[in-house]
Amino acid sequence: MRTDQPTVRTDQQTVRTDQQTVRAEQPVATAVAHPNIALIKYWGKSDEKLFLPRTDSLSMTLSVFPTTTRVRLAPEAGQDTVVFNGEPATGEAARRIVAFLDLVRERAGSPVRAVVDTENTVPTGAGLASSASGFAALAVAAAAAYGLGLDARGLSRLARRGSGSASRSIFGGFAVWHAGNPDGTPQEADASSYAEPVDAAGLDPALVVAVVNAGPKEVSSRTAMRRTMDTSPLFEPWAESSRADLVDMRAALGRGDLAAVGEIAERNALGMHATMLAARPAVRYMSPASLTVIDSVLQLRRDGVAAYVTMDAGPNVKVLCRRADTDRVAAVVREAAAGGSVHVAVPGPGARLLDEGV
Ligand code: 2P0
Repeated sequence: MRTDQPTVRTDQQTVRTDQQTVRAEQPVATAVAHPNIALIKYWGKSDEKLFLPRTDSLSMTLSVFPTTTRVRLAPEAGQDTVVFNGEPATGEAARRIVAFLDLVRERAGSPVRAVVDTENTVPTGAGLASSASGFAALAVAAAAAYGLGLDARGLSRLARRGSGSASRSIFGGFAVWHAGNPDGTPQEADASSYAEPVDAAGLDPALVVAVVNAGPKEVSSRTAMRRTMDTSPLFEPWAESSRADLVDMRAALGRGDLAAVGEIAERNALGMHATMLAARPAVRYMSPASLTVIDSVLQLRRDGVAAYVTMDAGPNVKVLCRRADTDRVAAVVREAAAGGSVHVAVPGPGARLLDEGV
């Protein structure tokens, strides 16, 4: 099913209101989305309310770790209910989902509350992009349930409002997320920042994910990127170089040059981590275990294998390589990440609605 043609299943259910028995509509929509890993990173916002990024970013959507989210409208309910991996969600996670639903309701002109049921297969909060798959799936399911009628670009803009990186998970394969124009009116600014697919047909990549620590991080990426922008003297130089990296990256993807793609991705990611190390106080997501994996990848390169690292807001390391080299890279990384788990991803699909009842 295409994401730009949402369909909704409508259940007829009998409910009692004020002594009367009436028939009420209860649309249900379920969506699945996969995380993405940025090869050109998003780090820093130009508008925190609208989730406008300071720079463009570019990512690969993964074939692993899907999130499945079901949104059921609940006209009888006085508040939203959020269930996360079978447990009622509380605190910040629930607050962010309810705030997102409020945005959808505002656009739909609907006061109706919802029940959100999410199954996430990725370790949450460990720099493995769980918010990207989470808000992409929620955006697609909620837009369908509330009948927003959005195309893929509209869904990308909507997903962005839940978590910036989610804008990219609307699309499969490679996607670029435009920073847009923060200086326009709020409507213009909102309309200007969305992701869209990037052609990389000549590339046959894999991403080997080394989970050296699956626990939640100490500093959220949201807090860390704000602190970096506010205090790091390295932030502006990195943002400037990231613009040049994106130009080089698009050219490398266009010619299917995995070694160049990997080199650019690695320098962009390590540069981003350098900006955080220079923040005051410093934010450090790299652990000794991360460095051990990075060193093993450098050795692989010396041995003639095209393998390159990237890291996000956590200690886990992702290694980009040719799909044909996956077994060799995974074996080396597994040994280096002793005690950790290793997963192999290839480019995965975009977010989509599931046919209910199938
Ligand atoms: C990225 N990260 O491009 C970068 C690289 C982490 C490091 O996107 O505040 O969870 O919800 O927009 O999207 C993580 O940030 O942050 C992220 P918010 P998000 O993938």
